[in-house]
Amino acid sequence: MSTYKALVTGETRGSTMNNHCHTRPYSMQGPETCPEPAPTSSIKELFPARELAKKLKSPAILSLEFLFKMLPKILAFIASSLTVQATQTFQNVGTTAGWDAIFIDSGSKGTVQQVSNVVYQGPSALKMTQVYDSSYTGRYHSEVHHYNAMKKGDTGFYGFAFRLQEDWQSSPAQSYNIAQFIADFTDLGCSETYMPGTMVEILGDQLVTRRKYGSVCPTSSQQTEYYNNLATITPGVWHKIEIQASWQSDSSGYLKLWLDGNKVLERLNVATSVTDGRAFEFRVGLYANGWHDDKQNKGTQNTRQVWFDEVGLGTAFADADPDQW
Ligand SMILES: [Ca+2]
Repeated sequence: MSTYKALVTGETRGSTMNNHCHTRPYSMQGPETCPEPAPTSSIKELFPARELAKKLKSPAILSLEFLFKMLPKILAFIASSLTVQATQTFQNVGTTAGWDAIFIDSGSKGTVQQVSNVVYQGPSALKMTQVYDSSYTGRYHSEVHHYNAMKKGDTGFYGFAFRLQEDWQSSPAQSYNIAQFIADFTDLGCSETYMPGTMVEILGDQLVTRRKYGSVCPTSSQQTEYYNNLATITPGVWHKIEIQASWQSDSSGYLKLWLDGNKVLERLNVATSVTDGRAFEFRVGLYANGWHDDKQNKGTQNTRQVWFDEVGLGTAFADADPDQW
């Protein structure tokens, strides 16, 4: 304990200084009368407790010192645990390249084109066309597909920009699908094949979506709830769609949809997935489902065109907002 006493009282340096200087505040000391303090003692004077702890090797004090050194890393770890890191899992800037598939029904006159004259952003966008043909009994898809976009249990954001042709005929109202989550259930052995879950449709001049839940087979156990009249869609103008969903087959899921940045749907504590947990594709494009399902084109406009651009998927809103990535 002799060392401890010496450090605390400063007796070890006293021998180099006269009594006059030693008793005055340091700031009042003049260089012509008082010697400089011994340089080797300066650290010990500033941190006497720290030096003392080292000399005593007190486990408690050394543990505190260790914690102090680790504090920045501990705080950084806590911060990273609390912050959701944005991760974009897919993007397409309006090109025919980069998709898992481009799908046009055989026998239809549909097309999928990469164009540069009508775009939302950047040098290109996708232009989807379908043509009604009364002698054709098949479906009318002009879509691009991204596989493994989501599965039951996932939470994610899904977005894109789209534009209907300027003279889009909205009356009489008929359904034109522009995006869908879909999977192939043929292997289950009931009559189901490709079954869409959530879809995004244009019905008349209104935006529509839906949630699908229940068991896929038998098909009579499938449950569907539609959300009509979410917002008015203006032809010839680019719009943005963004979906956020927690895909759950029990009532712990949710489905939200924004049009042009405005939330137009929020359904909380609902089932948003069928019970089967397989991965679904995300498709955007023109699927003139009304022509097939209604077995007619109710209007007189037989050629329909929709443009798509800036398709993004991810874990945060910005990952799927065409204006933020
Ligand atoms: Ca683009």
